[in-house]
Amino acid sequence: MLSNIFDEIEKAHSIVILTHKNPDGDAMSCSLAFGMMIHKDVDIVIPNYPKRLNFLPNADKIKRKGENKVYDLAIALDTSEEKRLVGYDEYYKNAKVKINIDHHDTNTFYGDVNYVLPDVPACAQILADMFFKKDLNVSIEIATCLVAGILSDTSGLVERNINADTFYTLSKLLGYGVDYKKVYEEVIGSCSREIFRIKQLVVSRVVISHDIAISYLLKKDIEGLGLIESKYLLKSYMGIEGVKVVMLLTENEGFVRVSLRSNVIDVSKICQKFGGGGHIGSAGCNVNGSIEEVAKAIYNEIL
Ligand SMILES: [Mn+2]
Repeated sequence: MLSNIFDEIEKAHSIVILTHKNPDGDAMSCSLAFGMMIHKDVDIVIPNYPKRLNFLPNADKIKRKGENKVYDLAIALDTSEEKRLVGYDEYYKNAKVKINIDHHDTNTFYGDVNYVLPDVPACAQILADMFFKKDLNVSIEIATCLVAGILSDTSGLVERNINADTFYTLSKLLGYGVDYKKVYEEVIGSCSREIFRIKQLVVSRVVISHDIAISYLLKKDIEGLGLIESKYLLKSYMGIEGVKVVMLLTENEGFVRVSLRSNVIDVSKICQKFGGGGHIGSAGCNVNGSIEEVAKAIYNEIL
């Protein structure tokens, strides 16, 4: 499988790297790390991403649009299904060969080559292990991105199916000279004042009913703030005694974004019923309706 991936990269004259909507630290880090690892012209197309991730090495090389209409090779990273890919219609569909590398258990195997390891907590860990297995030259910039990706998807090495392999991979990556404290501060340990204000708002609105903790954000609360990463907001009211599911509803243009977290039930199943997806303990979906309607629908589905 790994040699298929690298054979295709070798053959391709034009390559595009794509990832999912609302890219998080893992999606961004994987795109940048893989882009740097391929020593060819690669278009990393991510039209919109959180400003705070601009510290990642090579972030200035990200393109809003691809240069080509038809690429020899499209590489989809950290994305469970093709319709979640940004640039699916423009680039992925038309690419001659498609590679899908991911760690979501809801992955639909939409590539010609699929490298999906649902037990791995971050796609960045899959890439790191791939690079190590192939004995590729990992630069400090690549290692920095991959460490950021692992920290991001595990919320600082506390969430998801982390095991000894995660620490082993991380330890090898740190061996390339990554400034761990700096990456940690950037990814986990800091937020802008605007985001802090949003956190305060979210926490102040938490209601707990039947062991489900629910909060919400209105469109006007987050106007002008760009992409809001729900995982850091959810974190601020997780771990409350007896609470089994944490829900955040974010009002959007014509729909509500639902984010769920749980250590008890499989929230990806709930979100799949509403056309979304994710992992057992952390998932999301977009649902039409008002905040109240959507909250009720999801709440009833959980009960
Ligand atoms: Mn991920």
